Amino acid sequence: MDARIGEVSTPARLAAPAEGIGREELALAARNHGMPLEALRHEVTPPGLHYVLVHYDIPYATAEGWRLTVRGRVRRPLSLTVGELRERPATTLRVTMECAGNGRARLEPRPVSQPWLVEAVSTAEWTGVPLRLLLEEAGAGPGSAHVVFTGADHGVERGVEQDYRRSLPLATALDPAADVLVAHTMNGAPLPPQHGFPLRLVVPGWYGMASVKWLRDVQVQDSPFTGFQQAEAYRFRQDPGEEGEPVTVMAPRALLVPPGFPDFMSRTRFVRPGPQRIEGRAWSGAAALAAVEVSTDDGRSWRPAELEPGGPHRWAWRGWSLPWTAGPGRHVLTARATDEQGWTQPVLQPWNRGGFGNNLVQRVDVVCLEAG
Ligand SMILES: Nc1nc2c(c(=O)[nH]1)N[C@H]1C(S)=C(S)[C@@H](COP(=O)(O)O)O[C@H]1N2
Ligand SMILES: [Mo]
Repeated sequence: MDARIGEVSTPARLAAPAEGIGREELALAARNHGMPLEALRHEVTPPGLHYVLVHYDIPYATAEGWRLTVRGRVRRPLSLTVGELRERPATTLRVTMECAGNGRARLEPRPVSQPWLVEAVSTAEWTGVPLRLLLEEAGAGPGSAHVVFTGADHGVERGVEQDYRRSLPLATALDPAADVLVAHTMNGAPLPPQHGFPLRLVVPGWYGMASVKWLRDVQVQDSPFTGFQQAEAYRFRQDPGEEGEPVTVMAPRALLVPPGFPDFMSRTRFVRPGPQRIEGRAWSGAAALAAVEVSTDDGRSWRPAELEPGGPHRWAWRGWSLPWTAGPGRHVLTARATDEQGWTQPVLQPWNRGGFGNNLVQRVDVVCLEAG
């Protein structure tokens, strides 16, 4: 179904060595906003501050007349209204979601695309029907190994006209521990248009591209899905010709609540001398979080931060903090997360052509003012 529209669509490319952020990247950055980092103070990101990424247009959708179909290799195809989904038993999950392109604009050379720095992450409480229950109700056929999710948005990407579509292995879709949800509610209210109204998939622990918004169709099939967003986009590649590895779960990352107060243009932080706390949040989709370490000397030495207990929200970020006595002068503050598989954030960029999964440690420039 993916058609080719070659001439009018921009191919993927890397920025030239000294090339600044251009007009096309600016246009994307103005549509797709990140979460202001001071909002890291909130355990659940307040409405409107959750980051947004939309490949094409936000579809104009009304709940009336919306149907979610479940079909393909199933014994009882379903066609459900939003009301029928809302009547089903619901689960609420607190989920930290991060765009796979988070950190892309810090890479050298820079893949030209949505130019995120580190702010494409947020946490919401999603309520909806476990996908597993819908697949069981439809009687997903034995032997079927893949589930394809289609959104109502439509566009062209690198010459390919398409609906936004992604797939998951059937085993993941059916796994009670994977907690995949068809959500109709975000933070206790209907989904806002930009977050997928009236229905979206939520795939906890995975980068955001898996959580298909404006979900209208779920198709069970035997063969792997080879559509654009699965086979061409969202793959780790060093060279354009490679098949590459698929982008899946979120790498570990820690971010700092910006200390003190900012300079308007440079965003350099100013603090007053004396004792204070460095704080932030950290997460990993690959495994549970194990530790966060902090450096106040640009990575020369590291101290373990105090990590908030994991609690019941296994898919959500965790707060961490560390006391610091700031002395006058310039400081570079850094934090790095490690998960229980021993995956630690790198201090050298993990580069790939798409600019995915760049969890290079964050460096925050802080100027501590003189006392008084
Ligand atoms: N239908 C559809 N679903 C989509 C997208 C999209 O463009 N269309 N973008 C994906 C990407 S790349 C991300 S990071 C998340 C962002 O979700 P949010 O905007 O609710 O934060 O949605 C995903 N789901
Ligand atoms: Mo994304």
